[in-house]
Amino acid sequence: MAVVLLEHPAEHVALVRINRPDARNALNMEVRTLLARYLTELGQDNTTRAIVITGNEKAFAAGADIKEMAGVGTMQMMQRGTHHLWRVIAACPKPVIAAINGFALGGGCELAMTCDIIIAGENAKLGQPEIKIGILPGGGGTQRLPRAVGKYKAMKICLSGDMILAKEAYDMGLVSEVVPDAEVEKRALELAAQIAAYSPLAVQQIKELVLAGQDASLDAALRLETKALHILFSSQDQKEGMQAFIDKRKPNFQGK
Ligand code: CO8
Repeated sequence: MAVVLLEHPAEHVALVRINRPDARNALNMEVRTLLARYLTELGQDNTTRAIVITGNEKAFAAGADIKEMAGVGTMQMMQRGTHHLWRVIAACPKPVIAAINGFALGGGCELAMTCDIIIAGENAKLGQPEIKIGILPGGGGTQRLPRAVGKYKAMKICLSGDMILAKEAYDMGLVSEVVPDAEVEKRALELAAQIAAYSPLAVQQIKELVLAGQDASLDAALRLETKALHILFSSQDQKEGMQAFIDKRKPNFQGK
């Protein structure tokens, strides 16, 4: 069976499932390549409005595949170009929800952090254990983690290599919502369907603004926000959304 499965569980919603149960869903080159390919295709596909990435009950992903990396040198690491594949995943313009059960470690935690919303089961364990094997979190961990939880918590996670439970991750702002383990996928799909029913134009503008604004000055980011708001007023979805409110009916957003 394929190491990454693509499913379409509901209208406008795609589910990307990492499927290497015997390796705790470790991210080998094949998994990374497929993730990048699916996220690219779904990002361009007009019928897809929200994406969920998940694993299985034991692991979202236990990090990069250590067995595949152990013997390689610098040039091979560069030639593999995994950082390009990672950028492709992070560049997906559609909202992406990580649905985590079990371990989200190393590259697995970093994959979750490239997503926009993280739903975790109460027994999920997150962490950046790379320090224990003589490397560092190279998929965004040293940068996205402090932006999410602040310097002191990020330093402790990256330097100790210790795992944290979902509740603690939630309290520090690394997880959006904690639910019972059995409900992780259901809740993520429910949220994806909710978002998919909104105007995809507005949804994508919000994602772009939140991400771009994190790296800009407040003044520049607020100006971007104003422009994006003004642009949406030339969409049919804005007219439909406001008219539906006035008519006391459900809006039907077409992404136009
Ligand atoms: N790589 C390769 N194989 C793995 C990995 C992994 N990361 N994690 C687990 N496996 C394999 C085990 O080797 C084992 O295989 P086998 O049955 O053949 O012995 C199988 O999965 C089951 O694992 P365990 O028996 O260890 O299962 P447990 O439930 O006892 O423990 C753990 C699960 C805690 C997840 C444990 O397996 C573990 O600690 N794994 C390693 C976690 C880790 O160190 N992750 C960081 C990896 S480095 C990294 O992610 C760098 C990121 C750089 C990203 C760059 C992107 C551009």
